[in-house]
Amino acid sequence: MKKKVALITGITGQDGAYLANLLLNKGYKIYGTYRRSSSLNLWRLEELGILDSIEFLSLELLEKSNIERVIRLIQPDEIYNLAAQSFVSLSFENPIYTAQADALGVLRILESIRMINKKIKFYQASSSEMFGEGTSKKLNEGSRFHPRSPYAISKVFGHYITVNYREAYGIFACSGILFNHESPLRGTEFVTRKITSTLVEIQSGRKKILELGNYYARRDWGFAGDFVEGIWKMMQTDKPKDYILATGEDHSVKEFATLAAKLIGFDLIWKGSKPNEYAVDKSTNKILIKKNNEYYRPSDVSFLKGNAQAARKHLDWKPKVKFKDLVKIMVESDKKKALKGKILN
Ligand code: NAP
Ligand code: G4F
Repeated sequence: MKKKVALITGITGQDGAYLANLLLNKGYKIYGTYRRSSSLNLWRLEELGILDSIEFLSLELLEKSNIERVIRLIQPDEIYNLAAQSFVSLSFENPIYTAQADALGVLRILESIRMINKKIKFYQASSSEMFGEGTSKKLNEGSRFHPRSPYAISKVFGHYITVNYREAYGIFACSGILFNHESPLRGTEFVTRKITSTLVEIQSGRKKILELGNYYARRDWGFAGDFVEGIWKMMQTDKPKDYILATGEDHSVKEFATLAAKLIGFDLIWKGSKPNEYAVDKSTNKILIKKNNEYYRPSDVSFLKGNAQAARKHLDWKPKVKFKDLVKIMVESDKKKALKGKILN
């Protein structure tokens, strides 16, 4: 039987690496895209040991001709659009670039599919950030969007243009509305990996303190390896539909940091009062974690928790890794890297 061909944009990112690994195990031929202008960021694919199994093509979300050329050349069965400027904080500094990549970039790909071959299936990486500020209830596919950053607003455009190309042109186009998912392959600019990598660096004497922004923010954190399974399942259904992927549990940044510190061997005591609490290492009495206003956002999302019942029912998907195990996996991985002398962030 002919191998299925998948094009993964953003293969050098966290989800791209896990998805490539999954699809290779399922017998796909994988083309992955990288940005020619950046220094090549292949460490995740190297860590998974799959670098040599992927064919690389350069693709920039801002260049329509570039996108079209890639799709024409390989004629994929499935396109997974994971590429994006994905860091919410940066989207406040570079809002126009973020909109060009995360909003119009999606349209450039969809328009190329419409022109080249409407049978190509398309997955869009939508985000729980689209819900923004609102409710403390579990969010589902029908919940209202109230995006709070240029990133989230760009993702809302990407989401609805995907729905529109499905409805208007009959393209198999679907969006996964994914809640935060993390792993040892997470970039160190995101709070979970910033916490695990910095605390491990402190333990090995290379750093002294972990400075964070709003540590009262609560997120529904899952494991990226589980979430890419859900992404693939969405693309194997008979009828395209948008699904939430989430664990249904929420925890604060402070809880994440406290657990990570404990697993690394620190005995933390939180002192002071909200919002100026700081954490002291009981054995040395030194401050280990403190607030730095620099890491606050002009507008943040304080709470996100998802209801993935639809994915459970229709895709038979549910996350396997629980919060405590996720923190452990990330801490253990950073400890191992530090022991090998690797620089973590
Ligand atoms: P990531 O690690 O930041 O990876 C992003 C990827 O996009 C990288 O390969 C990056 O290339 C590429 N990229 C960035 N700008 C580009 C551009 N202008 N043209 C072409 N490629 C570009 O993100 P991730 O965590 O894997 O997330 C994957 C997708 O899911 C993103 O769209 C993100 O917004 C979305 N999402 C993520 C989460 C989450 O919790 N992880 C939740 C919901 C949605 P370089 O390696 O060159 O930087
Ligand atoms: O780890 P974060 O930067 O992730 P955020 O903003 O939730 O976005 C991630 O998840 C989204 C899905 O919901 C994706 F769409 C997006 O691409 C990305 O993967 O921040 C999480 C929370 C925020 O409330 C932030 O204000 O942690 C808070 N935080 C507190 N101190 C911090 C810090 N975030 C970062 N990055 N660094 C800090 O020092």
